[in-house]
Amino acid sequence: MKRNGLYVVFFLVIILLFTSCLTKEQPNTLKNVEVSQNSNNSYSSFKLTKDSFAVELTFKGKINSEDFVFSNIPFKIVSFDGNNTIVSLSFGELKKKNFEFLKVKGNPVLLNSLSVDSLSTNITKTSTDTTPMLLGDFNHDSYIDLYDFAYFKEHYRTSVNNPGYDQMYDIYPSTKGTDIFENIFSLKQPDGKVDIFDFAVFTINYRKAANRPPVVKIVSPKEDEEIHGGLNNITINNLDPDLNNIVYDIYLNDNKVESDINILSKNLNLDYPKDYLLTIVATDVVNNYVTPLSSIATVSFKTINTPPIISFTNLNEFMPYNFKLSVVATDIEDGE
Ligand SMILES: [Ca+2]
Ligand SMILES: [Ca+2]
Ligand SMILES: [Ca+2]
Repeated sequence: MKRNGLYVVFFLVIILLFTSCLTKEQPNTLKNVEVSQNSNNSYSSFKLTKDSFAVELTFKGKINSEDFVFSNIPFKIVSFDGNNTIVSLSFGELKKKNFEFLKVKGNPVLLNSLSVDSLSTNITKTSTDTTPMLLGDFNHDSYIDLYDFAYFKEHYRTSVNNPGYDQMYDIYPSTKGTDIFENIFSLKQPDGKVDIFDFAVFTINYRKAANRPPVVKIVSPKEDEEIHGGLNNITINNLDPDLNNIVYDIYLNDNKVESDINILSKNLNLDYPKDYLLTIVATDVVNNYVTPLSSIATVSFKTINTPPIISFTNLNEFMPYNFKLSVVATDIEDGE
């Protein structure tokens, strides 16, 4: 009998140990967030337990957006994946421990929480990613604003195996640059997922600007080339390092012949014979908060005399059978 009693005590101890392990596991997964209820359990409050840039909470089931009360948080993405409600908040700066960022009506079940307390990375620089970019400028206007946030939201929580994934939005791991990119996340090494870390980088870069001038080159005509007069094609090559759109002004010997065109190829009517200086001014199209930048390319070339083109079609339809036609064409050059 006494032995049975010992067994009972032994089992009770085992069960107690087991349940204490289970209850300990819950706070472990939620170590970066502290949850508390108000006195009448009408809402739950969520606080940071360490300094963080961003936090993501997964609640069981669907929670209506009106049940959330956010503390002055500039960037939030709330989504429902079919089973759970995911609340992603990014502060745009390092928020201090104990910051109360959210209240939710009632006592929702928090399944998981994740916080971004560090964004330091050691990215390996390869030859392809050494050109710094304003990470987060998804519409290529050299500035990060709400338009870019709208694009980002569409690609949030996607990964390489997901049709919505696009590497442009995968902006973490990344690091800050130098010169105009000082304090701007600008060199990246995508990890195949757009998650809360990418969100944190986006919001730190928010409202930042960085612009470089376009790189413009005249492909044809070439320097010192001699071309025939008349209609000639001007071809431009251009690459803006920020992927901005470009507009061009074209000058021939200081006369502006085209203004604000956005095509890389243009036919111009050229006099002959004449010495020309062709000047192309390429200007990038950027956000109103950014100063547009221009680059200039020039070539000097000559036009030479062009023989007139004569063609006859279906002469035999209205000419006598044995008629012989002899034509001598002489063009009249300028000044003659
Ligand atoms: Ca932009
Ligand atoms: Ca990423
Ligand atoms: Ca630019």
